[in-house]
Amino acid sequence: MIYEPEFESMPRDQLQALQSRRLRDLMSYVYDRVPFYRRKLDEAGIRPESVSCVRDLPRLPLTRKSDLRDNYPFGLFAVPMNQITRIHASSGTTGKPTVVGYTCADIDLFARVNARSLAMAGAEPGMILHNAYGYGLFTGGLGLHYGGERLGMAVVPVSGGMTERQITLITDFRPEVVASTPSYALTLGQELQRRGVRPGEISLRFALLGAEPWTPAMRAEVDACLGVRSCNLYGLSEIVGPGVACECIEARDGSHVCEDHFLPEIVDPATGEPLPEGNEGVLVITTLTKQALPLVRYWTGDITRLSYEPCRCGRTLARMGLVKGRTDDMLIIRGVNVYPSEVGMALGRLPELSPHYRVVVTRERTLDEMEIQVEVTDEFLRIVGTETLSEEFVERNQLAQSLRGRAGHALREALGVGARVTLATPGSLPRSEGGKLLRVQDLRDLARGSGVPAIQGG
Ligand code: DLL
Repeated sequence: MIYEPEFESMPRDQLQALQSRRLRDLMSYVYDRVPFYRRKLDEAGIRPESVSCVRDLPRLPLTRKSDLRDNYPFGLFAVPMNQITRIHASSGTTGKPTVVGYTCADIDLFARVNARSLAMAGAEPGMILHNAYGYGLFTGGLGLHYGGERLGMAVVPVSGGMTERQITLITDFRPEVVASTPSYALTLGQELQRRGVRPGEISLRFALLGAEPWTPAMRAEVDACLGVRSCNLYGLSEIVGPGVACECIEARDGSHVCEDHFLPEIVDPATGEPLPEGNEGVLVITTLTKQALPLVRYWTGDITRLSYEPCRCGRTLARMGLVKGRTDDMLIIRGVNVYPSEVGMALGRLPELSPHYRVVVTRERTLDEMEIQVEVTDEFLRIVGTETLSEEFVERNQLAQSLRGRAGHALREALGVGARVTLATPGSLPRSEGGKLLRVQDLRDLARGSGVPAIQGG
């Protein structure tokens, strides 16, 4: 079912005309209302009325996450605070979250694009949605919630965690649709398996999975253990939250971008220059209809591709491939955004630790595991009376154990997600050889098989 066929299946020339019209309105809107954009456009010598169509986009300056951070919390809002009806935030880079605001009309848009996404993924009015995305400042829970209600579904606002209870609700309420992160969908599937419940015995048929990178192999596993045909759901708080793009159940071959509201481009990660269709690069999005926080050419940092090939579902909206990674070094651990620099900040509070650390991320079937290897100081080594640190030594030595415990605690406090700490001998971790030091070893192999726009697995 296509929720808004008049937009989702609009002939592309008409869609482009609509985008151009909306882009023109956006330029005068931000110039008149957001001092940041007025200054940026003035500096670039661009008069808002000189922007007449989507082909003018590459001339416009990019907006970055740092611009949001520099204007924390509400500096980029284009409406007075008394017109803001909702504030969300995503976990931050330097301790401060990225804050986003919505007017009533923005909330309406948020509901519509999520209703679209649900319909793309197979949901229909009258079905039950088991919504296991986190409720709260995170946009996932409320985004799918409003989308489900808008589509005419019965939404179960279960949020994340408490897996036992989730299984009971899935068994008893018999929802057809589940929404969660892909890793949590696997946890649910494995818990069902553990209880000996076969996929055929539960009612689930469709799943909208996103908010973190995943792979075709994970898809195959989720589909098998939950008995669903799962679709990829993409979004980010700055643009609206979930609902920016979603795969259609018919093709599952790239996620349809709600292009009448979010205008996508792919640019070169190094130069910011637009790349031809099909090339892999950074996704840049311009919001065409948002009121509270309109963004011109927002650098998402996500690496992907776009395809404008017609899709067999009948939608004409461009499709984006799986997100292969990010240009910055942000890690997403179990759905929580973690910056390696935050790890360094947290460890830096313990005087017994050196500034030399390494982050190793693995995925044990379902869940991301993060190990932080950090060198202790020579002084600490002297105090505990050894020349090298081994696991065995740490297990036996009270001071070392206590240090490891405090480091783990500091990391959990700072990052919002737990990590295993390994204390290392001074000098044992890699040092920079002149270039940038690669502190992160991401062994999850998320890029494998993320050919674009297709992802395999059904
Ligand atoms: O994760 C919004 C969302 C909620 C999307 C529920 C989908 C479902 P943020 O917390 O701001 O917003 O994180 C945004 O997460 O820039 C990507 O790097 C990553 N991300 C989101 N969806 C996907 C996906 C929400 N389907 C950041 N695949 C984005 C890979 C994703 N990465």
